[in-house]
Amino acid sequence: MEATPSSSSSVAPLVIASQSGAVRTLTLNRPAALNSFTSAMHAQLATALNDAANDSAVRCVVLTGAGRAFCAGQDLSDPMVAPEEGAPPKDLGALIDACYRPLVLRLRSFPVPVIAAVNGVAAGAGANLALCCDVVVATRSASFIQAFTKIGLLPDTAGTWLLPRLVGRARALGLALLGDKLPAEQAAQMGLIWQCVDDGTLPDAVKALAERLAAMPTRALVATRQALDAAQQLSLDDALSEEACLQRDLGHANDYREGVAAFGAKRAPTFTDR
Ligand code: T3D
Repeated sequence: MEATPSSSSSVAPLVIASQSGAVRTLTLNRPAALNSFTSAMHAQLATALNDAANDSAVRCVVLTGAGRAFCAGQDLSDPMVAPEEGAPPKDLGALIDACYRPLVLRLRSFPVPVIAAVNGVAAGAGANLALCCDVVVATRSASFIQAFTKIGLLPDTAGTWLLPRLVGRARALGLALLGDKLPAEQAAQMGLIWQCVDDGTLPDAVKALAERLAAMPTRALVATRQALDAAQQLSLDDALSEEACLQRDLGHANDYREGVAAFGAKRAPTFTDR
């Protein structure tokens, strides 16, 4: 497996990209600060995601963290956000618009499936970054913390949109108001994430899942995400229309022909569309 920094800087690879088969792994790499986000890490992640999206050899992306954490959200010591005595308040809305909003929108419209491999604590924007991904797999020792209210903020990085949709209003409010540490096992039980696995088995579990998704019909997977997200806002009638529209497109694609041909021939399909 080849591993390269996603930026040309040899000094500070804040996101490390590596490729195995059709799977691109992006590792947030500020372990001493629990992979919390600085502007520079945002920029490197955006570049790494663009590179993966534009590479036709990539059919699944895995997002994970270096060291003992997945991501502790915004770096609270970053001068862009840290309150300073005597200085005007920082514009947190501007940071969200510049960095977190594009990241969320990118992930929710990404051209291949994205797995969050949550290797440790995921707090604040780090928790919601994971929840933005298509499939979330976490180690048993990992946890999810809506840490925002502890510092006088509200859940961002799509937290207000995601939480009630994933777990309902009562649990969303409990998690968001209290900001308690939610162990991965409980997160899986309440449907916040897909799966909790034993520590040490995460790399193999995620590899198998990523390879499986990479071999599937990518456009159908992406259209499925698109339809599920769109249906949240639609009437039944409009959701049926959306399904028909997306299904029409998929019916014109090579993967549909290949899937049906393989089924008829009782052989495994080889999907190639992206
Ligand atoms: O405000 C805005 O910018 C708007 C955008 C907001 C988006 C957000 O994400 S707001 C939420 C920000 N995140 C947090 O509030 C979480 C802060 N971190 C923690 O609560 C704890 O670190 C954890 C619960 C995640 C883990 O606790 P623990 O005890 O395992 O580790 P630790 O000792 O607290 O942290 C280890 C190191 O990482 C430590 O540095 P040190 O003392 O060893 O030099 C700590 O300062 C650093 N670190 C952890 N999280 C952050 C951080 N440094 C900067 N920013 C962080 N978010």
